[in-house]
Amino acid sequence: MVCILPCCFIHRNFRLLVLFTYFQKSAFATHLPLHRSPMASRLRLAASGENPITYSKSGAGGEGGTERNPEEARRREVTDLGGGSEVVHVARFVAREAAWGWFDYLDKRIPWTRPTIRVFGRSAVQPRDTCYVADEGLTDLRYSGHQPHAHSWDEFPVLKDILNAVHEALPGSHFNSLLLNRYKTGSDYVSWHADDEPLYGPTPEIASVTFGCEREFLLRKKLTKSQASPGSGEVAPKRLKVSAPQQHSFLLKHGSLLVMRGYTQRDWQHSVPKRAKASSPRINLTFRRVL
Ligand SMILES: *[C@@H]1O[C@H](CO)[C@@H](O)[C@H](O)[C@H]1NC(C)=O
Ligand SMILES: O=C(O)CCC(=O)C(=O)O
Repeated sequence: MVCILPCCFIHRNFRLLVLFTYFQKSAFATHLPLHRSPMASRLRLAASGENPITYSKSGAGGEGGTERNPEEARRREVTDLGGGSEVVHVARFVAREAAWGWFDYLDKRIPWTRPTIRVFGRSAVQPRDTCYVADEGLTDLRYSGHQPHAHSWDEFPVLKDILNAVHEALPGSHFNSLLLNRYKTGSDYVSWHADDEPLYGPTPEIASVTFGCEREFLLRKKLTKSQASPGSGEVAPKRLKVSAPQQHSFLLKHGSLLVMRGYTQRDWQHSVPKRAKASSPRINLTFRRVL
């Protein structure tokens, strides 16, 4: 009953709808206990090193937790997609237990909304929960007469901690907005799309942190114009027959970081397909820079 329209329908027509969120500020305290948790300060400390981040086992009273194999934790897999597009995958960006701390915090404290939006004169419910956080003074987002509420980072200091960790891991990055998404089950999904809104410029760097249920993330090369419609009325020579598009798959685990950069949004599409076996929720944080 929640997902009235397929994601693909919503996506194709309303990319920016995900940025719409309704908000009841008064319902959420600004100073939450987790803000000053040992986990948060550990994350800050761990993130202050010059190497890619490692996290010690942490959590409530997690003083002196066992260090994971640092080399394993630091491993980042860089995939050159060609043509100036690149994906960076850090499977263990946040250690398991610390990541469950983040998950619980986000699950409980974020003012998730699943807004009903107007789609071609009809009402549709967005097929996942979202929340939007952004710096002040950025371009206002408007859609179908609605203006999404951009929450302040100050409302959720834990998000600032995660942002800092992401900045530390990606030198030179300056994210100023965050789209949070919560997928309740394996039947929540994201169909093929690119985050190619002009708002983000021609070569956006987009960093996604995953918490909870692990899901497969797919990338496929967009068809070029000639591949999509070969010739102009002529029969395409056999040698130009379209072959299967290049595709890459990443398993986005709990606590992982995935970064798309360069021309990835221009030349590639990505998706998180349905998975019958994915029965528990997944939260995905997508950091972006609005120009
Ligand atoms: C995160 O969720 C958004 C909105 O559904 C989607 O566009 C994006 O592809 C997702 N990213 C990852 C890495 O799951
Ligand atoms: O819901 C979808 O299918 C796609 C979401 C989307 O458009 C986006 O996050 O850019």
